[in-house]
Amino acid sequence: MDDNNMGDNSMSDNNAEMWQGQNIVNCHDYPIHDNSSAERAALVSRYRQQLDENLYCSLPNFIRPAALQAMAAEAKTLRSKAYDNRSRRNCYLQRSEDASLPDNHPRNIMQDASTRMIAYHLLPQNSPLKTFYHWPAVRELLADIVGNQPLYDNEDLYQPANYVCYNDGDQSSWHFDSDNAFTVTLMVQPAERGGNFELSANTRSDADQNYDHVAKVLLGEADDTVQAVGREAGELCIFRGCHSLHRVSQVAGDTMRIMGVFVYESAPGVVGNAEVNETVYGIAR
Ligand SMILES: O=C(O)CCC(=O)C(=O)O
Ligand SMILES: [Fe+2]
Repeated sequence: MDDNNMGDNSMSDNNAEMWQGQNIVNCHDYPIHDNSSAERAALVSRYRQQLDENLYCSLPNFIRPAALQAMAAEAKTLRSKAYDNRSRRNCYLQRSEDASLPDNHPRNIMQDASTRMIAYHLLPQNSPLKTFYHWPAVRELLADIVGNQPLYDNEDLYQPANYVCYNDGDQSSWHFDSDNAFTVTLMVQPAERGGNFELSANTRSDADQNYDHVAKVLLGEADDTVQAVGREAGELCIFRGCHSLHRVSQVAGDTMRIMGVFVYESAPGVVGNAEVNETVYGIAR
């Protein structure tokens, strides 16, 4: 080793230091590691209320700049191993139409999506994204905000924490997330242009699929219900994607949009479905 470089303790220095939760999260503004602090309790109640009212909440500057840079660098390094996931799909994430239903039924409104998926098994042991995901303070904060006590890590080989990358021309079409009662994303690097996260809150409920309204959102006839959710680098977003149609508008420019996506469960030992892993990550069954 070059003597001149000795003593440089920065996290970017050959990953010499192990990442720890407290080096990743901006614990100054978000003292989430201290369960007994009044500040933490205030954060929980503020974001819980936002989530209840808007079906999403976002926590700006949640990640320290050095960790964010390391995440962006990691995603760029792994980009060549990503699965290029292109599909024409409906908002229920199905790729085939239903001939028994009319053309204007949401089940038959097909739209194009393309994203680049970096699955969990590609992340190195000292990955900042992985360390963030497994930090109990993060999981416990999310559990308190979404109100599902307690939460558990997902134990699938591919699903727990991913980078989803969007290059020039990529987009995610209107969809509902399946299964999970909430979705957690972290903006690692926004696009130069486009790549806006748009959401039409409460488009359906467990009791009512609300097909007429869903079709209007898909066809651009209910734009007054669509909100653009701002996403700066380092912003953590929690949203109820299962009941609210959402999409990412087309990305333009040379800067890759990099998003961290995390899956938590309300029971221990949950693994993903092989068919889902095949379509999302290109993993052969
Ligand atoms: O990239 C985003 O902002 C949202 C991605 C998304 O729809 C999801 O993770 O379910
Ligand atoms: Fe989604």
